[in-house]
Order: sequence, then C-alpha cells, then structure tokens
Amino acid sequence: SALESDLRAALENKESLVLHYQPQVDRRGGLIGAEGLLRWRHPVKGIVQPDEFIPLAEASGLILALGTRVIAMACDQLAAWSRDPVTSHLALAINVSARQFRHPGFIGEVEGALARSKIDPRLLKLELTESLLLQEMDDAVQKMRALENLGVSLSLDDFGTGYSSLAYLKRLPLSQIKIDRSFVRDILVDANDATIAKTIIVLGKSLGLSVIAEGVEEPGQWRFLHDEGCDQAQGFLFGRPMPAEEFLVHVRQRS
Ligand code: G
Ligand code: G
Ligand code: MN
Ligand code: NA
Repeated sequence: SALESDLRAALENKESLVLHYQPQVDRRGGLIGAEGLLRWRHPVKGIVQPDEFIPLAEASGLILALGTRVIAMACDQLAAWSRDPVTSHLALAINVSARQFRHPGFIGEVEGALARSKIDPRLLKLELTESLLLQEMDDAVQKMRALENLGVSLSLDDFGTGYSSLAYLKRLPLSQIKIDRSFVRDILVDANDATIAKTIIVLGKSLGLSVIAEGVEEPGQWRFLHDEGCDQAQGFLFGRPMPAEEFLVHVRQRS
C-alpha cells in the first residue's frame, strides 16, 4: 500500500518518527516518568497516530525496524534526561509488540541499546501485553528473565482485558501491572468496573507488584483508585502525551 511505502521511507528519516511522552505519577501526584508513545510525522497527513500504522507495521514486518527505532529513541531520551538533575530520576516506559518480543534478536537489541546509551537500565520499562505472554509461555518467561537480568523493568499492559489468571501471573517476572483504561473510565458509575479495578489492585499487592492505572481523566477516579491502594497513575488528568520539549516544560513546572 501507499501508506506502507511511506512508512518504509519514514524509517529512513530520523525526524519522521518521534515519541510523545505522557506523564506517570506516584501516589502523591509526583512525576516519576512517562510512557513513550510513537507518532509518525507524515509529510502530507501530518501526525499519524499508532492505531493507524502499528497494525500495518505488524502485518508487513516493518514493526521490527520500528521497534528497534523506538528502543533507540527511548534510550537516547533517557540518556538526555540523565544529564539534567531535574529529569535524571524519570523512568520511561515503551510498548513492545508481540512480533518484536518473539524475534530472536530482541534481547540482544535491548542489551546493545542499553550499552550504547549507558543509561541506568532500571529506568527503562517495557510494556508487554497478556496475549503476547500467553502464547509460547515458557519461551516468554525465559525472555522475561533475560530482560530482568539486564535490569530493565517489565510492566503488563492492558491488564484485565485478556485471559489473566493467577496461575500464569505468578510465573511471570513482572514488576508492574497496568489497569486497562476500559475499567477506569466508568469506575465511579459502574460497580463491576469498580470491583475489577479493586481486585486488580489487591492481586498486584499480593504478588508484590506495583499497580498503575491508565486513562485517569477525573480527580474522582484517581481518588477512588488511590484509596484502594493503587501505586501510580497515568491519564489526561496528569497530562496528555506530548513532544519531548513540551514534556520538559511540564517537568520544570512541576519541580
Ligand atoms: O496514544 P496512543 O494513541 O498513543 O497509542 C495507541 C496504541 O498504540 C496503544 O495501544 C499503544 O500501546 C500503541 N503504541 C504506541 N506507541 C507504540 C510503540 O512504540 N510500539 C508499539 N508496538 N505500540 C505502540
Ligand atoms: O494501549 P496503551 O496503554 O499502550 O495505550 C495508551 C493509549 O491510551 C494511548 O493511545 C494514549 O493516548 C491513551 N490515553 C492515555 N491517557 C488517556 C486518558 O486519560 N483517556 C483516554 N481516553 N485515553 C488515554
Ligand atoms: Mn502502553
Ligand atoms: Na493499555
């Protein structure tokens, strides 16, 4: 397709693909880092959102090159943040697609990027999805251990939307689970969503994992989650995904 060849061209151009940064906060509302979300600056269409090109990249195999680029951009950003005392504590989460995770070169790629950028590996957080981990679980667990040994953190994205079971969750070397925003949206009006969110928090605690809620838009939603013991939050209430320069302004205003 035309979009596919455009994306191929974008991969050749350093300015075409950028990460936008959405704040993540702790229980006191203090900024602890960001999720890096990919944006494509298309010469004609303007900013293209990942929902429009990630599926295409998955289908065409371009996701591997895209994933490599995202890891490099994230490590570069962490290296830049590490040089300024105002930002040196910030962690950065990035999304890993199934195909990228399953690729035999993935661990080596992360290791190489960490070595090149000389960043503190603990500040890099990889977001994995349930569906990604449930297929070929033994292999996935082995890879996760290798990543854990490199020192990076692993977060389970979109938690609750897949086939989560206690049996598998306790086998996975995770440091965090992320409550999917579909449960957060109606948390104040839908008793089922409230129960699910509470249960995920208890589950996370009992397994020694930190719990982050995404899609927090209103103070009442965060108050509820906070009162139930949720450790961290992300959502429009704290900030939208923004370009690196804008994120820096946001950090400075809050520090
Ligand atoms: O802002 P938002 O529209 O950014 O993201 C939409 C979806 O795209 C999310 O599900 C997110 O996980 C995914 N996404 C965003 N950035 C990346 C990326 O760098 N790699 C992968 N694989 N998915 C991403
Ligand atoms: O699937 P993943 O969690 O990686 O995707 C993050 C997505 O959630 C991005 O598309 C991001 O723009 C979106 N997002 C982040 N915060 C909010 C929010 O408060 N409300 C809504 N509706 N979407 C959000
Ligand atoms: Mn995510
Ligand atoms: Na999610």
